[in-house]
Amino acid sequence: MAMNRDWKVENPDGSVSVRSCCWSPPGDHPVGCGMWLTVKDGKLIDVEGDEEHTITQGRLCIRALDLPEIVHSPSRVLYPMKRAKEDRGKDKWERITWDEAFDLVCGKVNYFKETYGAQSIMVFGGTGREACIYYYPLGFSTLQTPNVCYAQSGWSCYGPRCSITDYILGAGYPEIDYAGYFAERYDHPDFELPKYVVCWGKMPLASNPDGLFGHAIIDMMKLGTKVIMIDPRITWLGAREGNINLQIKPGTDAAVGLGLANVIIEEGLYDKDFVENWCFGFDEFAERCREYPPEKVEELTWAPAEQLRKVARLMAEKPVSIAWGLAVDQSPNGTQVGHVTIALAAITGNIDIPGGLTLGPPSSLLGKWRMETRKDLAPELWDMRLGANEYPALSNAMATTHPDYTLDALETDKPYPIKMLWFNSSNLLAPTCSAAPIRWHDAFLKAEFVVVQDLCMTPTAMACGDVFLPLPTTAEHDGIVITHYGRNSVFLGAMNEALRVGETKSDVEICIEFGKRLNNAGPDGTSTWNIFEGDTRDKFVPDFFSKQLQPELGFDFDELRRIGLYQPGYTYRKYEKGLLRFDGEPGFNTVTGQVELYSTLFEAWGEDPLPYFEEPRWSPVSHPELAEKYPLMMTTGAREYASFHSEHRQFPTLRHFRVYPDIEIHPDTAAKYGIAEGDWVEVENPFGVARQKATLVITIDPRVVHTRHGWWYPEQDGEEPNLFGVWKSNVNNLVPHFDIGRLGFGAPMKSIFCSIKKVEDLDGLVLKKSYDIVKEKDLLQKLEGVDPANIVDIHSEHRV
Ligand SMILES: Nc1nc2c(c(=O)[nH]1)N[C@H]1C(S)=C(S)[C@@H](COP(=O)(O)OP(=O)(O)OC[C@H]3O[C@@H](n4cnc5c(=O)[nH]c(N)nc54)[C@H](O)[C@@H]3O)O[C@H]1N2
Ligand SMILES: Nc1nc2c(c(=O)[nH]1)N[C@H]1C(S)=C(S)[C@@H](COP(=O)(O)OP(=O)(O)OC[C@H]3O[C@@H](n4cnc5c(=O)[nH]c(N)nc54)[C@H](O)[C@@H]3O)O[C@H]1N2
Ligand SMILES: [Mo]
Repeated sequence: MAMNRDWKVENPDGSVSVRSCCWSPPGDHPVGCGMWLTVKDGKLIDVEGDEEHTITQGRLCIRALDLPEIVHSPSRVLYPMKRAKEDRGKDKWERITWDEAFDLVCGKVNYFKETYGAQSIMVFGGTGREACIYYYPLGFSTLQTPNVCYAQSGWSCYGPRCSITDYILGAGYPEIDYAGYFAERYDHPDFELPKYVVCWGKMPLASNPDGLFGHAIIDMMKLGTKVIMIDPRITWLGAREGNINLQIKPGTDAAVGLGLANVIIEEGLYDKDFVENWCFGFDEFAERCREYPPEKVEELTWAPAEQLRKVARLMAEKPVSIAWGLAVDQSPNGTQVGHVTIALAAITGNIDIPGGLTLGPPSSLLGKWRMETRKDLAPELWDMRLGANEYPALSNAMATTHPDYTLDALETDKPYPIKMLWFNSSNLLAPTCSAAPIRWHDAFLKAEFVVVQDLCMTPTAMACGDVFLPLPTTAEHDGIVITHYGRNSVFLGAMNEALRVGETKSDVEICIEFGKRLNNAGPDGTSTWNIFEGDTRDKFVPDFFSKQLQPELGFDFDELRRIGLYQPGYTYRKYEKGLLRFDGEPGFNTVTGQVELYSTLFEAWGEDPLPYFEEPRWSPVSHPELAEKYPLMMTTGAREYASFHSEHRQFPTLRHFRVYPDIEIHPDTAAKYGIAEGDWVEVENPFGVARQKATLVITIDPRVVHTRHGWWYPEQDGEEPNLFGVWKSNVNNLVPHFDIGRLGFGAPMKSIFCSIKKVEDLDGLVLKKSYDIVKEKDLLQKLEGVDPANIVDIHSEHRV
């Protein structure tokens, strides 16, 4: 669809406005919100929503609107810097030129490759910022290491959902149908409005995750859609008139799902035609569901049996769509939650129909390319990826290392030492990507050389960085925004550079420029990076994008800039038309050709082929002897509008929305502990402590508290041991690192027991780091009798 205006216009007052689609920084996931950026005299002076952008239609979040403050913030690092290794933890950074940075870093890369092998280099990447397209190529091709790590214990974000989808459904991410594929949107004749959208452990208004523009749910509510929330909290969405809440105990979603399926099957509400023709293992699945009648499920999950029945009956209608969120991943039982969620969509016939769940191709465009850069690795290196052989379900679907195994390897130098770290897009000591952040901190300091790429100084960079490479914001570089990273590309958008500040380089520039300098050729003798034409980024970056677009879509980057947004259209019921399988036959791209309610792959890996429920390992129910001491269930990390994980604490306008992290507590519970609104609260469990400020809300179950993640204090002393106060409010201190699911997925980030008490202030908690934190191994021995000598093998207890 061509937009009415050119993408770059000169205004009468001499300013220039550039149309663009937002990615990151400043934290966008990747929705590609349409915006106009106006620049005058080298300053970004205005950001406005682009009303012609058919998805976002002029609406923008506060993080995008605040770009002028972010771009010109004094807290940004705008030039490359280095620091002597002995000065780690001290603010002794020294500005260097890019040429010095290239020489220093390339010299080290070559040294470690020659001395220890390329596998001694580890790249860390975080969530689906723009970097997540490029951190794989940075590892596989630019540095030629197989070790790229997403460090959240149990890979507990998105990866589990995508992998389960691959195995059960044989397709890319099943996104809710919000008519995003069509330029006509809800008016497209093939589209049908969902009667219900189930938000399951997901609150898309604040999170807009992976390319789902959350506000589309409001658009659809205005047209008549009702929302069903499955959540321990009543959210803003849940509180709207006519919407329905299933309020549950954190971490019990698998039982909820099996209970819903129980009702649908027992009451004969399922889609018999779809089940008969397109589902594998229905009888076995139905038998498993019989073990979960609503009254039993109420006991396990706190979801009232009658409410469960009601929701099940609504979910059996058509069309119904399920927006499944992070809470699916962030549980050791999450694989089973994902399995039962897809099973529910399948048995109700809500897959690949208008208004149901859409199915993306397995991979496309940049998504495919980033994985194909693996060709630049020697095959024997690929097999050395940490955890590859131990966790086949994870390593077959995710091209990374196994995060928990990686931490063990960093600590023990086994199976081989890791000498160089490259933090591409993770501030993981801040309570974001990692559980047990103090363990990671100590392990990072063992590395001989550490590169950090970021926008501003962070606790991670301050603790261990030796070289700092500065990044541009979305306003300062060209790019392509691709929803679901190519796993279900509802649309593509052009990101256009509006201005440049300082001497920054974007993720793709870093890959290309280091790639050219390291002059890598893969085993086939060709280099991925030398083929892009031009010596300056305004040439080689657009050429890179054109070379991605042209073969698959038949147009180049200039054309994408011109049209602004590309929506591919959508064919429904592809499974009937032979459009899902590589062999062109009808059906799904799974082992059996059907939706696998009974998973043949799980069975092959020794896992239960059917979904099942496991009580959270660290709960008052699992540990009755600790129930009095830790009576509450803690969930964490519900997204907020004005921040993105650990980002944005240093920008006054965004910080204004939340100055300190808050712990949500029910007033009855607060009263029991003598806690009032605004009090500082210490939340504790056997693994650690953190302090946050009390917010009393009746929307949370009295047996649950909710804490914020991603908190640190840029205004505080950045040097060790304070590190911008990174340990003080760090809720991941309370999350252990070994409690993952049997296939290697999921950790208890949203379901772990705790106690609370009122304290005087934030800073009284002077964590003496490891001295105050009881180590996991001791705990395991104390609580569960596990031999501490087996720390590296602890996972094998879970492994199947
Ligand atoms: N307790 C708890 N912990 C959680 C969660 C939770 O719900 N509860 N959520 C978890 C989830 S789902 C995730 S995905 C992780 C996220 O964890 P991470 O993705 O590691 O997030 P951050 O710690 O904010 O670190 C990201 C860094 O990348 C920088 N950055 C921003 N944009 C870009 C970019 O375009 N390119 C590059 N190269 N860098 C950029 C940022 O400035 C920031 O310093 O946190 C996890 N941690
Ligand atoms: N503004 C902003 N947007 C973001 C991010 C950000 O940091 N800031 N992070 C991005 C990332 S990496 C991700 S993964 C997505 C995540 O985005 P979502 O998938 O929407 O996940 P959350 O916001 O973590 O949680 C959604 C809901 O799950 C509920 N919940 C908590 N525990 C449980 C449970 O055990 N079961 C169930 N059923 N529900 C539970 C919470 O109360 C919350 O309302 O957001 C992305 N978008
Ligand atoms: Mo995430």
